[in-house]
Amino acid sequence: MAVRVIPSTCTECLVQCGSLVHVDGDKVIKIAGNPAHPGSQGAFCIKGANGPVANRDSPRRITHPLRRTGERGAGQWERISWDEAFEGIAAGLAPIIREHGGEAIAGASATFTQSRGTAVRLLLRSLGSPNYMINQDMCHGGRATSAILTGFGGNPGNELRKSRVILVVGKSPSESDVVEWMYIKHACASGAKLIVIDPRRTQVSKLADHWLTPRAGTDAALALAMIHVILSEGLQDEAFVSEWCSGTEALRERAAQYAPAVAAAITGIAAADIEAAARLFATTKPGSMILGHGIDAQENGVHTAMAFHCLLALTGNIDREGSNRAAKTMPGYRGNYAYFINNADFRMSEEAEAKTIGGRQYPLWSGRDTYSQSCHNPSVLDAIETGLPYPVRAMYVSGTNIACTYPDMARTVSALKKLDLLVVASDQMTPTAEYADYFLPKTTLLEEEEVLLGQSEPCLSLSQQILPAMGEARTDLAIAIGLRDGLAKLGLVAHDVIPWRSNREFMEYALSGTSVTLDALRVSGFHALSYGYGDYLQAGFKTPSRKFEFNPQRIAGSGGDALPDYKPPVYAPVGDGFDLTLMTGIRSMAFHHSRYREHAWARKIKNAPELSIHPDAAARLRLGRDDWVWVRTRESDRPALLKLRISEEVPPHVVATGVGWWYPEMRGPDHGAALFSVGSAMRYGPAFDPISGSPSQSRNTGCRIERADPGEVERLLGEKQADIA
Ligand SMILES: Nc1nc2c(c(=O)[nH]1)N[C@H]1C(S)=C(S)[C@@H](COP(=O)(O)OP(=O)(O)OC[C@H]3O[C@@H](n4cnc5c(=O)[nH]c(N)nc54)[C@H](O)[C@@H]3O)O[C@H]1N2
Ligand SMILES: Nc1nc2c(c(=O)[nH]1)N[C@H]1C(S)=C(S)[C@@H](COP(=O)(O)OP(=O)(O)OC[C@H]3O[C@@H](n4cnc5c(=O)[nH]c(N)nc54)[C@H](O)[C@@H]3O)O[C@H]1N2
Ligand code: SF4
Ligand SMILES: [Mo]
Repeated sequence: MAVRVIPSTCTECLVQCGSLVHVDGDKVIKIAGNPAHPGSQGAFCIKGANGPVANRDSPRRITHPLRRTGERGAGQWERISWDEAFEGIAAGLAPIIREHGGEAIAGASATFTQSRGTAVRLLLRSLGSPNYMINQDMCHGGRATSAILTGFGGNPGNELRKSRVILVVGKSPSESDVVEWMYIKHACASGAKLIVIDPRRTQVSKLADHWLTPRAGTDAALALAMIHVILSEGLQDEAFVSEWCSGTEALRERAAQYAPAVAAAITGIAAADIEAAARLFATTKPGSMILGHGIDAQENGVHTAMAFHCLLALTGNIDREGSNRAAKTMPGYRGNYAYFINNADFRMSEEAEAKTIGGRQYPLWSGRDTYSQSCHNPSVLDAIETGLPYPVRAMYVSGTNIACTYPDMARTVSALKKLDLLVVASDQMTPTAEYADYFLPKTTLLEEEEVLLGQSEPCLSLSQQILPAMGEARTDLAIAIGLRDGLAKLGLVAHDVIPWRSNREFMEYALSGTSVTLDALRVSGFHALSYGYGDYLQAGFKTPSRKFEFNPQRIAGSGGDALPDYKPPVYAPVGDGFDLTLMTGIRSMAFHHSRYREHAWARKIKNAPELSIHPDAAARLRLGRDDWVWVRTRESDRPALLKLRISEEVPPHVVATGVGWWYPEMRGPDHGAALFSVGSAMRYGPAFDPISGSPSQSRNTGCRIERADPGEVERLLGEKQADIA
C-alpha cells in the first residue's frame, strides 16, 4: 500500500510543531517536521519523532478502566466497563457533594493550552467546584501574571527573525523550544545581537554577545539595574513611554536603588557588563525578549518578571515588527481555555467562584479576572489534610503526574491517600495513578483530534486523529462527559457547562465562529492567519489605566508593593552546609518532565537521574565520575539519590538536575520516584510569592551532597524488575 503523508501537529509539548505523519496501512512509520507550517517551519524534535508511536504501543499502556481492589497503592485492580466506572465514581462522589458541596472535589491537569485543561475545568464547574489545580504556579504563572498586571508580556514568536537584539533570560530553548531555538540561530546568523542571562552554560549562551551569569534568584536586581542605566542615560523610547506608560517616575526611583555597583554585589556580575548589556538592548532596534522558567516559580517570581516586562516597555519593544508580539486571538475562535473561563455561559456564580481555595490570600492568582483562575495547589493539599478552609475529599487528576512533579512526594502521596475518592485518567500507570480508586484509560496523541490556536503563532493548527483509539481508551472530553452524565443521573450536576456530546462537537464549536472548517484543516493541517502589530493603538492595554503600568494599580489595590523589587532568595547560602545551589527542572531532549521514562529511545539518551557538578566542586568533595550521591535540602529530611555528571556547564557553586525521575520498571507504587525523583527531597513552599502563590525552593534551593555507598546504590537499583525493552 502507498505511504500516506498526513499534515498534523505535534502536541507532545506546548511548542506544537507542525508535523508530517507517514502512514503505511495501519502503521505510523515516521513522524517529521512540516516545513510548510507557518509557526514551526519544519523544526521538530526527537520527542515528537518517537514519543507518539512509543506511547501508543507502550507495553505499559492501559486501555480499559480499572477499579482498585486492594489497599491504595497495592497494585491490585479489576477490569471494569466504562459504565461501571462512571456509575461507581458517581456513587463515590455523591455523598461528598451532598455533605460538603461540589467544592470538596478538586481537579488537576497539566496544561490548559489543549482541550484537556478545558475538559477538566468545565467538568469541575458542572459539579460545583472552583478548585482547579493547574501546575502553572510551578511553571509560567509568574510571567503570565506580570503580563496581565503590567499590561504586556508577549512573546516574539517568529518575529525573532526580524529582531536585531534578543534578550534571553533563564531559558534554554535548545532543549525546551526547538522553534524558538531555530529562529534565534537564524537571527544571530544574520547579525542580530544576543544577550543571555543564565548562571548555567547553555547552547544559547554559547552564541551570546553578552552572557551574564547572575547568582540564582537575583535577576530582579539585574533587571532593575538595567532599567536604571537606561533611565539615567535617557535611552528609553520616550515617545512610547510618555504616551503609553504610567508610573515612570516611581519606577525611576525604585531602579535608582539598584545602581550597577549595587546590583553587581547582589548578582555577582560586573557593573560594566550590566551597563553594556543595558545600552545594547536599549539602543538596538527592534529588540525582543524571551523569559524562561529560570526566573519563574519562586517567591519573587512576579516582581522579577515585572522588572523585565518594564525593561521591554521602556525600550518600546511592544507589539512592533521584530519585537514581542501581543498574544493574538482569531476573531470568532472559541476553543481556548481563556475563552471558556471568562465567558459568562461557562462560569459559575460569583459566590461559588469566591470559594476558590487561595482566593483570599492570592486574589491576583485565584480570583476572578486572573491568569488561570485556579486554586492555590499547596493550600488544597493542606485542605485535604486539615479540612481547612473546608474539606476537600475527592480529586480528579487528568494528564499530570503530581506525585513526581509536585515537590515533596511524600506529602502529595499522604494527601492523595487521605481522600475518599481519587480518579486518575492517564495512558499508563504512573506513581500518581497507583494511588487511585479508579484508573480511566486515555487516548494518546495519534488517536485524538484537536484544534489549536498558539498564542503567538501565526496560525490555527490541527492535530489529526491518525489511528483508531486503542482498546477502550477515550479522549479527555469524552471522559469528562461520561463523568458528568454519571452524576447527572443522581441529580448532582449543579450547573452543566458541557454542552457537547463528543470531542468532535467540541472541535466544531471551537471553529463555528470562524470561516475555517475541520475538513479544510484536515487537508492542510493548519490555517495561516495574518496578524498585524500595535493592537494597543486601538484600545490601549488591558489595565485599569489602559496604559502599560510600571506600578500596576491592581497590585496596589490588593495591598502589595506595586513596583518591581528584588528580594534575596530564601535559599541563599548561609554557611550551614546547604551551600550548593540545587537547580532542578533542567530540560532534557529525551523527556517531557516525568514522561517517556519507559521508552527505550529515551533511556538510550539518558538512563539515570543525573546531577551536573563542576569538576572543581567534584574534586573538593572527593567525588568521581561514576559516583551516585545523596542530595539533601534544608527543607526536607528525605534525600534523593542522583548520579553525578561532571561538567563545566554549571558554575562551581551550582549543581543541576531535571525533574520527576522514576523507573517505570521498578517495583512498588512509587516506581523508585520516592528515591530518584529530586522533588522527593524538596518542599512545596512556604515561602510563597505574595502575588501568584508560587512556592520558593521548588525550582532552586540550597543543598548538600554526599557520596552514596556503591553497594547500597546497586542494591537500590537492583530492585528494578526488568530492564527497559
Ligand atoms: N525537552 C523538553 N522540553 C520542554 C519540557 C520538557 O520537559 N522537556 N517542558 C516544557 C515546559 S512545561 C516548560 S515550563 C518549558 C521550560 O523551558 P525553559 O523556560 O527553557 O526552562 P529550562 O529549559 O528549564 O531552562 C531554564 C534555564 O534557567 C536557568 N536558571 C535556573 N535558575 C536561574 C536563575 O535564577 N536565573 C536565571 N537567569 N536563570 C536560571 C537554568 O540554568 C536553565 O538554563 O519547557 C518546555 N519544553
Ligand atoms: N522540582 C521541580 N518540579 C517541577 C518543575 C521544576 O522545574 N522543578 N517544573 C514544573 C513544570 S514547568 C511543569 S509544567 C510540571 C509538569 O508536571 P506534569 O504535568 O506532571 O508533567 P508530565 O510528567 O508531563 O505528566 C503528564 C502526565 O499526563 C499523562 N498524559 C499524557 N498525555 C495525556 C493526555 O492527553 N491526557 C491525559 N489525561 N493524560 C495524559 C502522562 O501519562 C503523564 O503521566 O512540573 C513542574 N515540576
Ligand atoms: S518540540 Fe518536539 S515534542 Fe514539542 S511539539 Fe515540537 S516536535 Fe513535539
Ligand atoms: Mo511547565
